[in-house]
Amino acid sequence: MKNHLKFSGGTLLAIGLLISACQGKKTETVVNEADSVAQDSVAKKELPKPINEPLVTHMYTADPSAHVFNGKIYIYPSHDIESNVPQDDEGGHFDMKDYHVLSMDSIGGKVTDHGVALDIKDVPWAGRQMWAPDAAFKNGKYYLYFPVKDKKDVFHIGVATSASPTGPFKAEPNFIKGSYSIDPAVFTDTDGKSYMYFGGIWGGQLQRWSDGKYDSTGSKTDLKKDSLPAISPRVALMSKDMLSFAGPVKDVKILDPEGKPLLGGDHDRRFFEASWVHKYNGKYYFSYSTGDTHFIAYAIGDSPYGPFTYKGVILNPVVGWTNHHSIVEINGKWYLFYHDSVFSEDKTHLRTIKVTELKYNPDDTIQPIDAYHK
Ligand code: FUB
Repeated sequence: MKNHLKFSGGTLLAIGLLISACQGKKTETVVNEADSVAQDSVAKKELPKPINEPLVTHMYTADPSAHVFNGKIYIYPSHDIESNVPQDDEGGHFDMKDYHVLSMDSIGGKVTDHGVALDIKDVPWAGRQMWAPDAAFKNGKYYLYFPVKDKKDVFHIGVATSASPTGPFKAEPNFIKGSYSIDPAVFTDTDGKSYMYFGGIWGGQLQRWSDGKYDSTGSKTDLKKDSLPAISPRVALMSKDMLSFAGPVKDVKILDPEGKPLLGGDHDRRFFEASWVHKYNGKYYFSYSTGDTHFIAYAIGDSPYGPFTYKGVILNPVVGWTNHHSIVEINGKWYLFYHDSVFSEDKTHLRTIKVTELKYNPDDTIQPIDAYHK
């Protein structure tokens, strides 16, 4: 991958931070414009003008899972890096090796990077590629959920715990039994029960899993069967200690407005990756990326298990191939956290996270967002 960045002068500080991060030191840093990884970059490509600036630019971040814990905003993103793994069809160039936690007191306020919260070398079963994480709080403990390939190159979902929302997190010795694929999102309902949603097709390997068994050829759930129901994301009830599944892994059904399952060929609406669930006015909103058509779409249901009925688009395609988000209520307003690749001039694997307000219509549908000025 050609590197368009040219480092000098003020960027050295950012490089220092990145080196600390790579060495696994947990340093807390209030970050600002001067720390930018790309402030000395050469002339930018012609890209659409974003409505929001990145939350941080001292490192690349993606897949932001935002939560409010004890009145403070915490963001659990992927930490994108340039590791020079060549681009391939399975996303080998998304070769992330650790997680940082970011925090803010309020939207628009200063952002603190709390340093390395979990490093791949401290996950006994991990092979490569730490992808989109999520976090949860229960029983006085914080839980970091993360997908990573095992040593045989099969994605599973791990869990790590900490007494602090910013870590450091200690990984459990093995991945969550029965977990597979990518993009965990943990939703805790008002009755205290927690559920993990997960899965991602293509590089996320969901198409290789059928009846809980792995088939490396993926032949049982061929992506090309356009006239059959699309591959479903998965959901499982979490155990009380949040370290395992307490029930079977179930398919999350996404239906069209006529009550029929969305089909594999319906690329504009069918699930690809990046599950998220939030509750609004007593209804469950399941949102996700449509992958190769690049929308964040959503569907509404009456139960955390679904079925969910497709309602529309939350976020139009962003610069960069991937689209991934979270939705959270903060002081009575709702926000969409998302990412794009404008800052790296459209390098798909070098993204920055952003936030924007999300608004509902009077009928509880969501107003679609375009991340760029017209
Ligand atoms: O960040 C790696 C992968 O890209 C995520 O797991 C997907 O959701 C996509 O954003």
